[in-house]
Amino acid sequence: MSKRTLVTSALPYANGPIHLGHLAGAYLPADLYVRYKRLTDEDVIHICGSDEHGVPITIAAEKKGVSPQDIVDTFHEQNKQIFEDFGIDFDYYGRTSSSTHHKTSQEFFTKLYEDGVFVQKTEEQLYDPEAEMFLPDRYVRGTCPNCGYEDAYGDQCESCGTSLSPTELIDPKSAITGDTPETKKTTHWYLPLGDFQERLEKWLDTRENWKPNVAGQVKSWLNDGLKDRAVTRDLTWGVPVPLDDAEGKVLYVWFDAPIGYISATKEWAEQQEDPERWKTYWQDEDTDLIHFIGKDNIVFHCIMFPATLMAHGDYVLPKNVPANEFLNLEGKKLSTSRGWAVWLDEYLEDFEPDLLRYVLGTILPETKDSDFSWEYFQNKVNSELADVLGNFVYRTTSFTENYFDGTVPELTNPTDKDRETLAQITAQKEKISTAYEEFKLREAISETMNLARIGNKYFTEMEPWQTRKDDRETCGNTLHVCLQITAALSILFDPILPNKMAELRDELNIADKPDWGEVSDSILDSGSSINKGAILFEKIEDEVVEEQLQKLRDRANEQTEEPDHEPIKENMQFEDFMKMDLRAGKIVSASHIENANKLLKLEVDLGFEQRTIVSGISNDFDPEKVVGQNVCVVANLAPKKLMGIESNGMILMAEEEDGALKFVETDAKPGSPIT
Ligand code: B3M
Ligand code: ZN
Repeated sequence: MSKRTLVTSALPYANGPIHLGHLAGAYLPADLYVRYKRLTDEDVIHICGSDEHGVPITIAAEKKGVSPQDIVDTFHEQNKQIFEDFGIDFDYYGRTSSSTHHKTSQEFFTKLYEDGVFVQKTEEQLYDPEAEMFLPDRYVRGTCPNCGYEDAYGDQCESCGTSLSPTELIDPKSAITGDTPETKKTTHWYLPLGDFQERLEKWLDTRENWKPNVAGQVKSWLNDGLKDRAVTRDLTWGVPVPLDDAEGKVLYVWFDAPIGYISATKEWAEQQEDPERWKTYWQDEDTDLIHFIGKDNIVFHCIMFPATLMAHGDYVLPKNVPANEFLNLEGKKLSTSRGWAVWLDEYLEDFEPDLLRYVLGTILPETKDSDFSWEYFQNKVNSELADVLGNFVYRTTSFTENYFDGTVPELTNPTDKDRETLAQITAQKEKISTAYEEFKLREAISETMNLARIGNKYFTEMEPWQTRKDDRETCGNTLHVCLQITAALSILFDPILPNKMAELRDELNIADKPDWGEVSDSILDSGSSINKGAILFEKIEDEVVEEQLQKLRDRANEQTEEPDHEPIKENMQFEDFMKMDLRAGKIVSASHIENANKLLKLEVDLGFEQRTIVSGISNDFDPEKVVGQNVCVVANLAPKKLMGIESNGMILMAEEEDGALKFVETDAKPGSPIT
């Protein structure tokens, strides 16, 4: 085992408030893991902070009509506070606008520059003449060449996770003016990822216990071969490129942001009055570096940042990157712009943090996307927190109070059943520990609840309300066992329910600093006293759930006051229209394309020839269903490669209000011109 663990959680952009999706992706799993580690007395620190650079910040500022500085100042403070209120217990929450960070990331750049790592290139980049600026990253959107997703960003497709360059996008559009951009020459510094391919592969081969969704994705990028990635941008907001000939250029946000973990650790060390201590976490081989992130950040944490660290040479590399998939809300994709989200500050107005920590913990999207619904929330709170854990603890403590003067009874002549039940404490503890160590946090939570189930079942079967009348020794043993389980739960549940378990330990009069090592079948001494139990969890009524649902619906409606029809595009000239060659066709075969969830590969008969056309209709049509379909084809569209397949033309589709696609049909013979 390593001497210390450095846990980082993705630095959230300081451009908006934190919602459930953020929590489920990185912060809750990281906090559960770190709290567990702290209980085991390991040297662990948890580092996070605000990501204050990049296009997400400037776009948010432009939308609100304020300066980027205003945006980051507002949301840095707000998010820091809300994490604290929710019990996400960072050792340090930094920000990438800090001078330490600017200095650290510039030093990183300079070291790599001086070591000759970067490749300097002057190339055509997308440029918006009306906005008079280059269009990096989120300033441009278009179709992903890898999976066909139509709303991919210039630096990354959020659908398949691939990292992109703006010029790779198919049909790019400026996010500022909506226009098709021009190209213009500009100079940038590139990290030649191909040079690191072999080292990255070797490093990856030695990683243990990686989640299959993460390892699989990284392997597939490596198999495709890594390309050069620019680490600088033509923007005014960000860390200035520390070179004389780089006026108007800043570091790419995904170059500087991960270095933010290092800068924040430096600031933490200063706060500890041990300024050199950050080095032991980042530069001593005996550190386990763990990055908790959401799946859209995998490429940056598993390829770009490790390559940057390798290029530098003085740093440890991540041991694991337990990235989570996405959380949906009430069966739909979470969307802040459409108001379909639960924000943490709103949640905390109505409920205690521990409830959501538990419920969300049981559906963390660890291996695939998962769904949060208010009904599920109610169910879990009522049937598990209240009926199992709360009920067990309450029965046990109030019975002790009422019939044993609040004193832990002796264990005398225990039966096999008493012993076996007590033995479950350490058995469960082992299972829970293993689950945490393997980043299986859902399993850790369910095994913790299982100990409460074991206790509850035992209490019921032992019927102490009977034995107290005729067999006081048995009754005392039952309560002894149940109290030991309660005490164990007050520690084992601590990472998940920190507030409630502190209350419970208070009732049980056990040391305030819980210790995983002390979890055994004899935490409480016989004869020691406990206080009367309080009800730990109240049940949630249907009306409360309905209110939350209504809030969600209201906000989604407010946000979507869109026109009731798709606006008509600008007029075009007859000659432009005549340039288009439309033909009748018939689909003769269709198949799925691996890793492209929206695309089908179609063979289309045009009478005089057969064409391969890649079409984004796979969500609406099964391949078998479209064979024989009469279609209209744009026959003279320039060929485009999609997922490595050359597509020769386009099938015309009509899109209904709800997004459903329908074929534009013609029964004319294949090949007939449509005029
Ligand atoms: N700010 C992206 C995000 O919030 C980014 C993470 C940076 S981690 C170094 O999804
Ligand atoms: Zn994609």
